[in-house]
Amino acid sequence: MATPVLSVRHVSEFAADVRESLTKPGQRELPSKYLYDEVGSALFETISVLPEYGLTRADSRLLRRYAAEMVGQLPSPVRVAELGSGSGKKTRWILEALSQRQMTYYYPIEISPHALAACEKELGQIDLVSVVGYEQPYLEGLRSVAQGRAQHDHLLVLFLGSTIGNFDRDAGDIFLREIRETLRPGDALLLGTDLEKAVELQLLAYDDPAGVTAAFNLNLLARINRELGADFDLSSFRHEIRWNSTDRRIEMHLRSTRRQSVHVPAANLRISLNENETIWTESSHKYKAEEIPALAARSGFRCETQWIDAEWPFAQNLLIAS
Ligand code: AVI
Repeated sequence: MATPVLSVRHVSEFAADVRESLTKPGQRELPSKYLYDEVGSALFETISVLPEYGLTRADSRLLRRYAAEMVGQLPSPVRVAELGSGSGKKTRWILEALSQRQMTYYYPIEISPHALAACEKELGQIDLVSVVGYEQPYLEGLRSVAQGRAQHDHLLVLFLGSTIGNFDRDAGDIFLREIRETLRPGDALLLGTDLEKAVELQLLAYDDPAGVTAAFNLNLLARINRELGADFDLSSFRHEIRWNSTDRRIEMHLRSTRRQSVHVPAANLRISLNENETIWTESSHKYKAEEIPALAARSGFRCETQWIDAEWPFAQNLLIAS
């Protein structure tokens, strides 16, 4: 009977987070981690192949081109843990390169069971690669992996796709420090960071003409309707993207097109939204390549090497725990 208990806990956590963020004084918010239910994860997979969203292709291109070089800079033997593996497609290059020199243990850490299953299927077939998934939040999963390794095993943590950009900058620093605390000197973190580029390109990447990102954003309200019994009228919200030049981030909002009230029974919540009021659903911070070494140093790493994509400014940064 473990499953129902767990799902009740998840529902009440979700309900509490929705209640707290929607009633925040000033700007209403919703936590971006809830964008990724089964529908949201499928929509994100589609976003990642849109012509306007170059981020995932740049991330994969760098891994494909430089996997051998990256692996050549790692300590040995090394086990691989990935935070938020998604379907794991782009990790193949690193695992294939590593498996040329050693039996490779790969631990995807992912809260979406669907993505985790897809990842295990995709990567479990590579020769000399053993895959053990952890359906846990990032740090919990990483601690389990770190505690389970032998004294002589190093760890390579993959945090790809510029997911670090979805944290506020201070929270990102704290998160990297928490990763560092699970590691030993000489362990590695491969960190993907999307770099600043022309504002029009950045806006289009998050407001594609086919409306996939709009559907991804609106699905958050649909998910609250499905899982918490809410009555959000999706046709009365509009997807909105802003470039915040002070904080150098894309902000994703949902704008209420009319005055309306919403009931979220499982969160014991009723709110009234004004016409044009927005709910802030996600931030995607963008970086300058030159700021990464300082970011690494603040968190107890040194930035060993950066690989930058020529087509879509994006950096893979190899950080070594000092
Ligand atoms: C997962 N994350 C890095 C994506 C991003 O670009 O911030 C999520 C996303 N949101 C809208 N499009 C993609």
